[in-house]
Amino acid sequence: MSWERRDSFDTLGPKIYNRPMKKALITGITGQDGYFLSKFLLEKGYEVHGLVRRNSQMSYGNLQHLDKEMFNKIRIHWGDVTDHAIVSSLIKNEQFDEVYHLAAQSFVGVSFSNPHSTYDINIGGTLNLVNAVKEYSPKTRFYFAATSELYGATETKPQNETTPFYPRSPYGVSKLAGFWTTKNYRESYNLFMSNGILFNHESEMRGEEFVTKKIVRNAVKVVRKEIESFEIGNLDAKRDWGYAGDYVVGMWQMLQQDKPGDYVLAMGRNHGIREFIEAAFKHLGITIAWEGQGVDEVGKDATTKQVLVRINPKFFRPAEVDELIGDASKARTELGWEPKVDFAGLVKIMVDYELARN
Ligand code: NAP
Ligand code: F7E
Repeated sequence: MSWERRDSFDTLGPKIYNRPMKKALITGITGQDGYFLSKFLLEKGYEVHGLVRRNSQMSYGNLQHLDKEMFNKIRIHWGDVTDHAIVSSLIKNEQFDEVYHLAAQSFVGVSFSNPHSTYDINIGGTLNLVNAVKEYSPKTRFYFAATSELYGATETKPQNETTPFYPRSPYGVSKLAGFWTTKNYRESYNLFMSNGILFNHESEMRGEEFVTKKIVRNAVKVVRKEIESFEIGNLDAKRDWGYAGDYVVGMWQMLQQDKPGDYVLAMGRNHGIREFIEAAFKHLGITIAWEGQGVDEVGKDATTKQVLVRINPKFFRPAEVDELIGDASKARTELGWEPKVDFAGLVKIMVDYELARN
């Protein structure tokens, strides 16, 4: 960043600030949801703090896309969620009104190749947070970023808060532990701790390895003739995709209730990977025609017949989650949650951003 910041490496001793409305901590603030949640809370007048793990570039991730004034309002604390000492002293010294625990190794594919670090961050990190709240700041309201990956291979459709869990990856298993840890602390110690079981939500800030961003980025490159085609994994999976900007509102709503609880956030409609590819290219003026079977299937430009999309099995996962579709009736009724961006709107936001970016 080119402008000066006032970050804190030291969490010793209580910090005295002029407290505006409420004070919130976001772990995982540099990620996709961290960007939208910080913006949302700052607009509400919150004092926003973020826990950021150090990297060699001292980079602030997606926070760099906030306007300078907003960015400078965020109080950054450098630290890793797996570090029990910093998590405890931060929670103890700052006495947050709300903690949004979003930090995670969130990529399902990588969780198969890096299961240990996925467990350390997603389970150990979560335990550090809930335990610090219990010990040092029991009035703090706590949000845990659970996920539709808890449902995995369940056969029930659509999935809601009563659907049995059947995770299919180390990521899913780690989030299941986080879900139950949060619920167990809530029930054992009478703490305000809620789980948001969020289905896939995407945006212009989505990490580049996730399938929606990968498709959009590469489709724009194809249209610009920077590449001829790109490779993808399992085309048969279906996901219930929403817009991240809508989902962070639901996170906040969960912490404004009289009682804590567990809530599904989802659109209630799912779409295949082929459909997302078709929609992205359609927005760029290209109609996709599919030809072939299995790993030989290709997506062609229906007019020029050029192959634009191929399958590479290296993107397949050892175990796949074939289909997810959520039922967010509880959140709609109890929280008043109302997502605004539908599938077509999501694709448009993502493609337009990518077109404007380069
Ligand atoms: P994301 O973009 O991958 O962001 C993850 C964040 O966690 C980043 O800020 C990352 O920091 C941080 N982080 C990772 N390991 C950390 C560590 N050891 N210590 C401190 N920070 C660490 O994820 P997202 O899409 O915003 O998702 C937010 C949360 O919701 C995650 O917990 C995810 O698992 C969960 N979730 C996401 C979805 C979805 O569809 N997006 C759905 C359900 C649940 P760096 O910048 O340093 O990497
Ligand atoms: O994959 C298939 C892939 O990586 C979606 C995370 O935010 O949402 C996300 O997890 C689907 C899978 O997201 C490629 O096999 C095909 O079936 O975009 P994804 P995800 O695994 O659903 C949940 C709710 C979270 O909680 C997670 O944190 O797309 N797919 N071809 C591909 N996926 C990727 N990444 N790359 C491909 O080339």
